Amino acid sequence: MTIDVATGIARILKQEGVDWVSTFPVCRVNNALGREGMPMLMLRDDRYAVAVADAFSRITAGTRIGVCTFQGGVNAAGLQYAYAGLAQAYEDGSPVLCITDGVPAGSSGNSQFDVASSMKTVSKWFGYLDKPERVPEFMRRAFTMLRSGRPGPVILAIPNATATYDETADPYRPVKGWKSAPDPADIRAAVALLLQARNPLIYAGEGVIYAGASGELKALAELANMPVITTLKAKGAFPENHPLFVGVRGDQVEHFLNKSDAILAVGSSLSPGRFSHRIPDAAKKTIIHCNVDELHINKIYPTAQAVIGDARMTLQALRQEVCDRTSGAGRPPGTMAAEVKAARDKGLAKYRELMASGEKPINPYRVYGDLMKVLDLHNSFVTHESGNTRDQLSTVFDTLIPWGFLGWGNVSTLGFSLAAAIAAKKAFPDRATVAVTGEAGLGYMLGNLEVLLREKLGVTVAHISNGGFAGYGPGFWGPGHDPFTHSVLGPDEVDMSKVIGALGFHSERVREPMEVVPALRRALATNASGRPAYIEFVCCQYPVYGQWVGRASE
Ligand SMILES: Cc1ncc(C[n+]2csc(CCOP(=O)(O)OP(=O)(O)O)c2C)c(N)n1
Ligand SMILES: [Mg+2]
Repeated sequence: MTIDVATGIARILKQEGVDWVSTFPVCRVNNALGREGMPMLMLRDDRYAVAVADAFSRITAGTRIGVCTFQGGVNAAGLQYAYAGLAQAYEDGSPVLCITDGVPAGSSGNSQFDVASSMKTVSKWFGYLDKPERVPEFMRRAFTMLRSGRPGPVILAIPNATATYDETADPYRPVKGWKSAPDPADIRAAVALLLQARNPLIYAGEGVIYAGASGELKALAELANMPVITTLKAKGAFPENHPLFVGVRGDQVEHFLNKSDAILAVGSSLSPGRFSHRIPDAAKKTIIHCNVDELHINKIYPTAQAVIGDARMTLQALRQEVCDRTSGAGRPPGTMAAEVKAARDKGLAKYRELMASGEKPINPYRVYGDLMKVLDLHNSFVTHESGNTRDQLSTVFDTLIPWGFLGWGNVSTLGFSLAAAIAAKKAFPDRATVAVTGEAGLGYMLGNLEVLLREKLGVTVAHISNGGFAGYGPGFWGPGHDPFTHSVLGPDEVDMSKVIGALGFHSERVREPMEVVPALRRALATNASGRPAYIEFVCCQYPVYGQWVGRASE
């Protein structure tokens, strides 16, 4: 059977279990998607088309691949705008499939902006479909890369969507994806080092979540009696009510990072970025680095022992080796749980107090504390924005299940939270879903609020309204930061609840601390019927949160 390229791609996406595609028009593949009955989630800009698909891949840990389309070709306006979303997906290592029109044969070199070279900087693979009959090959390669190894975006450029090929010549079979087990000699060496250490610490990254290895992480931590910290992106990989959970950031994390003589890093690059820790005195510590590939080994810090392979198989093998070497006894429990509890109680004391605060304007921690009270933490999804909401929520929000909270952003592009909430609602329709944002994040998402109404996505946007861009460090108004560029019209000048209410959202403005819980309850109840909600919490400017170790506040 002869079919056109776009139809071939649409059919293969269905074979690969893709249920919907996010898009911003135009893209020539969209016509075939429509004809083949593939639902399309139309966003209001190209960056969001990428971000929603990206977030869907993250939230399902790559078990379901998010797919998006956007404009490309000679008039690559969509692609230029989508670049922000692609860069974020690449930075955070998200296995998202992006399809765009390619520059047609005979038109290369016309534009100033070089599509191919720009796309190569933000993808694991950029494929240009130079012959129609290569559709099955390209799609096989794409899904192989999306489902195997270190995750990252794949971008396919289709220069001629209406060109035809014989569908039966190379029939498509779905791609499984492959994992590899670590070298047993590395496992033995790693465990020998771990058992010699006096104060080993587990440093868990998002690779644990992609590998579906939360259970294995818990089993190893318990047997080896090691405290656990997670990265921002791995928040939730380890249950945060567990006696061995230290935190993501803050004084208690600093205490354990300083004290550790060995670090077992699993599924993390260990890169000291803007939103992660530096390892203090790294050269004096034994760093055992378990990763899916070699990219991050011996990067920044010397690696004492690398273990290359899938995080789940690695954690299983490490646990087995600890078990064998200790005749099943593991490392003696000692007073580890008590030490973790004491450090957490000390590090979190001031925030716990603030979570009960009756001060006005409302303290943002009061909103977070009440959010934890109102949500079923075993069946909900919360995400943050760039700015204070990230820093504060990742200090105090208790995440009990993987993806109960999406921490995102090695580099954090404002506005991603709404895309993440949309994706979460698509992935887990029954979970209460909340995006917490400041005014800058809200500005980035305004155009896309219509999508929630059109698609009947019951998401709550909780706005920590502090009248300015707190940003990071002491707040943009703080000394040495951006004191000239933080102030925007605040709640006294603009009533955003009226603006967003007029769109059709359930909307409220909350000034009283006692009203936080009832307002959240009303919002979530409205969400249950598919209506989105917006609540503006009129809050004080309070740029206080747990620090990243080794990074002076700035
Ligand atoms: C696309 C993008 N541009 C710039 C920044 C830098 N930035 C980080 S936070 C922030 C301001 C955040 O202000 P707001 O949304 O009001 O949150 P607050 O910190 O006040 O809670 C800015 C401009 C960014 N993260 N993303
Ligand atoms: Mg603000």
